[in-house]
Amino acid sequence: ALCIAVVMGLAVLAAGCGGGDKKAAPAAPAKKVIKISIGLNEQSHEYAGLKKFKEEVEKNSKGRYEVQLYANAQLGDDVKATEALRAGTLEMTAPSTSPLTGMSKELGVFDLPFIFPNSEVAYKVLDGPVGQKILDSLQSKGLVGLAFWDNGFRHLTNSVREVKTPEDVKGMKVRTMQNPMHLAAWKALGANPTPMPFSEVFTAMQQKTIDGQENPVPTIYQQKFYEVQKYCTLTGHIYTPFVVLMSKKVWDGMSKEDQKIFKDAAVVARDHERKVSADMNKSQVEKLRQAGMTVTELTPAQLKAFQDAVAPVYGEFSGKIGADIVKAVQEEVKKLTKK
Ligand code: KDG
Repeated sequence: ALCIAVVMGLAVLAAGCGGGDKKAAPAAPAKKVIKISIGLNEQSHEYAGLKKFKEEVEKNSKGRYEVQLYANAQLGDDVKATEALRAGTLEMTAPSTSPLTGMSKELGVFDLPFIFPNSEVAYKVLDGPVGQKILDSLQSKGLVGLAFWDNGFRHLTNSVREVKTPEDVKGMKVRTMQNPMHLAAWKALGANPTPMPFSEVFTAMQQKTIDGQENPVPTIYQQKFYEVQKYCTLTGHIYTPFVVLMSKKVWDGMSKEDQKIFKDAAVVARDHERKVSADMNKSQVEKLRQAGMTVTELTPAQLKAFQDAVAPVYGEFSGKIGADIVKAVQEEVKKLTKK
């Protein structure tokens, strides 16, 4: 009898185990990983935007997505990362628009010198119908543009001399982004421009293979360019946005609901990033001075000399960008400036 009881007990145990196995909850679906690559560092205004973006996507997808952030061009500079999106080997990046004009000519409208009078007007144009049209034009290139974030008005820094007039930049080796309009503008000023990806700029300044570069105040400060550049002139010559991009291959594989989560997150993060950028622009001019830089503000007459010198860029490039898109931006700017 004992024997039978033991055998029955084992049978019950075995049945219990088997049943347990069958009823086990299905394994939670693996988190979908979205990698985002940028060229700037973890202290940048742009990275502050990425952190907000990550938070929003992970919260609103209830943890179904994990957003991984990569700074310092770890996954490639602007052009390489964007090409990886087109190939579908990287999910997201947020480059300056300037190095992408070879892929999408419409983006070149932002590279026209002095096209925006201030950030507020730039934001309204970028967030309005004209900006949307430019984002939409990226779809045919295998890219989905989610939003424009603030990079900022670009200013000249150099290690040679204080710059107040176009004459002062004559012969100066200035790094620009890989963009034909930037090259043309600096050539028109008499400089010797050299296009280069962002990750090479600090070392090039340190080793003096270039004399100067141009970037917004938050980048000059957060990337510690003041360690290798003595002079900064607040030229504000070009406004370049960042464009938050997703691979169209990845986007097309998402549900409508998930697409909306990503689009909304890019917009919420945009507003946060612009605030961070505005704060940095406000406080960091003084910080650059404290760090030992000579920061020069131009008088209206001095600024006009720069504007006049680069004006021919419009005639040379408007047709290449698309006369209609240039006109649309200019008309929008005019309307917004009147108010
Ligand atoms: O993350 C953005 C950077 O890769 C780059 O676009 C920054 O403005 C920039 C530059 O000068 O290259």
